[in-house]
Amino acid sequence: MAEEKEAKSIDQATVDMIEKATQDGVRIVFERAEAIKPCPIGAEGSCCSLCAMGPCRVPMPKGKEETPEEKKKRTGVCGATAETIAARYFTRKIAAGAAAHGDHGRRVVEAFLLAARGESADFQVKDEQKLLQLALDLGVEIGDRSNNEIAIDIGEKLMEEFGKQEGELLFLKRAPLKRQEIWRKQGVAPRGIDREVVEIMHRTHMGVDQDYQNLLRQGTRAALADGWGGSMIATELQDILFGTPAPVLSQINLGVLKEDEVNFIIHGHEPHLAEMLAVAAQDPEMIEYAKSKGAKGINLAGMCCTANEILMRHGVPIAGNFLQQELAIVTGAVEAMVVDVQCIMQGLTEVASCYHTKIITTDPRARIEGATHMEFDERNAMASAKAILRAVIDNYPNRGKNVRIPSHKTDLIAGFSHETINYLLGGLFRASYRPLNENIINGRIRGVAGVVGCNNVRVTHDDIHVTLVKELIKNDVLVLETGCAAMACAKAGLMVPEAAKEYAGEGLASVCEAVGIPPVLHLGACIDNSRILMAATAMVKDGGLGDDISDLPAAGAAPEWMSEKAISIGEYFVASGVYTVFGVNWPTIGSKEVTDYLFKDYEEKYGGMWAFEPDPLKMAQLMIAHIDKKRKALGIDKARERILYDMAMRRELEAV
Ligand code: BF8
Repeated sequence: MAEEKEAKSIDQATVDMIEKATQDGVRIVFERAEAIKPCPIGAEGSCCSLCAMGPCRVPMPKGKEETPEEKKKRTGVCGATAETIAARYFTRKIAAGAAAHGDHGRRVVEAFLLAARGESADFQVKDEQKLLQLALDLGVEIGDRSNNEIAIDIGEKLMEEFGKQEGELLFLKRAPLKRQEIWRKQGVAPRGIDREVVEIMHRTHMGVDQDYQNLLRQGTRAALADGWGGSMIATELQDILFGTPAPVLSQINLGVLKEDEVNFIIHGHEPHLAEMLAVAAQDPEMIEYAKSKGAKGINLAGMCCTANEILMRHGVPIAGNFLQQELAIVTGAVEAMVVDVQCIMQGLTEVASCYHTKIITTDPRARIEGATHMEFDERNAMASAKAILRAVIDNYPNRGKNVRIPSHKTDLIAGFSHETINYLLGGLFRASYRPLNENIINGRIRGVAGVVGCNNVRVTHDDIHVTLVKELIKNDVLVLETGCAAMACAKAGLMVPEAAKEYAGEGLASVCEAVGIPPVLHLGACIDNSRILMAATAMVKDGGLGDDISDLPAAGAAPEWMSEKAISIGEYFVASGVYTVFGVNWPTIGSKEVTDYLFKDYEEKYGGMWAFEPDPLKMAQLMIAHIDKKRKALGIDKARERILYDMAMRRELEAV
């Protein structure tokens, strides 16, 4: 478990707004967290509440070695061992995470099909090149057919992935061949996305699967159905419908809110409505309407992963990450927060009731008591978005006097899809990952890290992300980020090209300067972790770094994780061959066997394994040690030693 934290946040805008909330007498997440301590038995995965004979608590004894006799007695009423209880707990988290991403993916396919069939005039194919590439990947006939005809076939094929009962998910074939063989050998190649989730719910029901290794195997299968299924489907089709991201300059933090404009924040995960709102907010008719209410204009800003989606594609500024959602309202300057699904705190409505802010729910799957519900109709997407926007504008005259917008905002460059990285590195006519691989082989770049995931109020907000990432880039590790992790580092100024000179090691900085990229690349929302899988696969396919993802000098981390989606993401990274470290706490500590299995035995099975380390500097050391281990196995460790020797020589020369 993470040590008692020293500060609530390293972000000054956050600190200022926590202070304002206290002055205003408003209860926010930071205060609630002080009142409710996490249950230590639940946190270690030692509480089973699956039947009404319990809940049964089987905590690991603290401060002394457990005898085999004591261990035998550590069971639930039904006899379930601590191993079964921890594995069921962990596997159910994967099911929930995979379900969230899968259901998001399904909604995207539905919108995609509506567009292709001409049933939603406001959604259309935007990226034709990606559509055709996907058609080739899926074996969909192109010929002289229209984009919409091709899109219908693609949409129907991908929709079948959710309910498929046999065979394997189609996107598994995108992985390196060796990886596919590992999945088949381990019996974890997923069939249908929904089937794998349902099977977890069955197998973790009272009295079904009671072999922890067998349970975890199914967890892996469902997690892969997330990464190489639901999430990848969502990313691919979102790119085709709304455009594949390309580098874009924007700003982040609560300072993006404006004193004299209608401020509205879109929060959640699915980009459909946000896309429409981004366009509607620029409509002269809507701007005129805002002016008629006394505002100078309309200011749209994002929160959490929906923010990442519209940032990547439109450059819409971000108001903040997960722990800042209530604080945006505390500014007193937000007319409405429009939400869809996932990571939306129920506390929002209580906070909003202290100001004039409206919370508007838009999705039938996610209503909140006390919020205004205005359902988004994808068939009439723009009209629906405008109706919501009008309601937001109508609230502007109700803004009170108690307004304080922090001045903090930071520039960032986002929009690094794996296709863009390809072009940036190799150029438009010879797009490839070759230059990245070469710079890894010659040692200028030591390795690549994916740093992803949430904020967690149990640790100092943003601190673990930023400390970890600074340490990685200082050691020449190129960092790819998504989700709230990306936002933390963007706020800290790590996502502009100048950050390379200031924070990165000499080797990484030289590459960033040559290409003109930041040392930390923003790849999008959590769902877009599938882009990291594709980038890793492209690196393998380009050659010189082994023949599987597990051969790459690469590692992953979710330093401030809190959501079940993070566990599913971690598991699919591990099962794709990536060493992955989580911070905060670890949900199977209650069983040494289960933890050892995930942390050690997995390496032999999958080439990747889990680790837990709450201290960000130690976390960085673990990741760098793993990267160096892989460099050694590839025989490229010497190149780096030479580079280091050169640098040392140069410094000596400079000192003379
Ligand atoms: O899906 S990073 S807190 S917003 S779960 Fe949520 Fe975590 Fe943020 Fe995005 Ni991902």
